[in-house]
Amino acid sequence: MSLAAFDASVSTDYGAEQAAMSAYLRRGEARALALGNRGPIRFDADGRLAADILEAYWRLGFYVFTGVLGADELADLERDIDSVVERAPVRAGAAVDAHGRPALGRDCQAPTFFYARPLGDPFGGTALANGRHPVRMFEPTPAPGAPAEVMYLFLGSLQFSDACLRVYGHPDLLAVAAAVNGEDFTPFNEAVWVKKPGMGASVAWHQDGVTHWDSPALDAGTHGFNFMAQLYGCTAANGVWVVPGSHARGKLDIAALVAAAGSERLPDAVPIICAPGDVAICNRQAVHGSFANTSRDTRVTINFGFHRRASVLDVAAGGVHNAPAVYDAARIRRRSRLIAYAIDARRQRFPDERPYAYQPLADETARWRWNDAARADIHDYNLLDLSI
Ligand SMILES: O=C(O)CCC(=O)C(=O)O
Repeated sequence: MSLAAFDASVSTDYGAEQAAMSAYLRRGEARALALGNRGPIRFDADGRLAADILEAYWRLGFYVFTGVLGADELADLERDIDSVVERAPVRAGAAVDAHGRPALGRDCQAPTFFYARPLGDPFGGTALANGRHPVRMFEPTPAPGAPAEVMYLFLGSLQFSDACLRVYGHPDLLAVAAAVNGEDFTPFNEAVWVKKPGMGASVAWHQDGVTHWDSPALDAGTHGFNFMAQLYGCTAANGVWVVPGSHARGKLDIAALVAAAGSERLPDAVPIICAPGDVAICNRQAVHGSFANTSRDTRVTINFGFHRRASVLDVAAGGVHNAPAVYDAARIRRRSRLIAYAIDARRQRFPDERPYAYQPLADETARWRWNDAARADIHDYNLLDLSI
């Protein structure tokens, strides 16, 4: 069954919290749409990202770019993501997919496919990911007969999907990355979140950064940002929620925020609302999270993040997405080849578009051609993620 199709046998009941949740979703959506941080990507006469967009991003910690991906690109993404889901390990650690074929990622050393109990919270209140999700979210009861676990996330996604790789090379999005993080911006990591109706797991409230919180040089952009491109759009019920402005307030005590609210429904948070093809930019320092998906809508987010070079160069980090290491210039350069491959993959599919010129690899663009040798070259590429 296609990812977008609704299976009537799943549960769309948020349980004892249903009424409070419905009111919270409605209020949050209205407040989100009144913030004024959404619209097409715009550049000024000198080719710089429009100042009002940057101002809103730095003030609120997120912005929704509307209409970035067209119908062709969305169709490519849907085909690829459907295929990856079909070819994923049938359960955590399995070597075969649901059809008994060798599963994708079975020969990867880096972490790839992640599984959770339907409507569960795999991170909240655990020590996983450096313990950065302190409070468990409410876990609605899945329908009788639901599988014990569902795949909700895969990492290293650019090696599994050319369509995701081409989104990664989108010229306007890369220009936004340069405007926010500087022309010498670097990769972080890439992921695809798959939240099926009546199944999709929650992601407990958290702030993403783990390294620089105590640095005297910490500012609102130190831990970079994620782009969140939406295949089917996202709603208050199935999307990511953000506490506006929290990215600029340092490390916050999330357990205290939840205790003060009396529930996981943080009163200041708002949902990121997107149509298919919209791409949100979300500051990694912002308090954010998502609820179990008891809506009737599938959410597929193509996630990819970027850093300032100064935040990763010669920094000792890792342990969440990749093994602990010092990120020297050679590693950053090698990891950055994904940007160069992505630009070339996009040029081949959309020849009328003006490709982005990535400054750190400008002297060797001819070297990075997207072909079979490149495909082999990026196997397990996310071992070199630049997680901070
Ligand atoms: O997509 C989600 O539900 C969670 C995303 C998230 O927490 C992240 O990208 O850091």
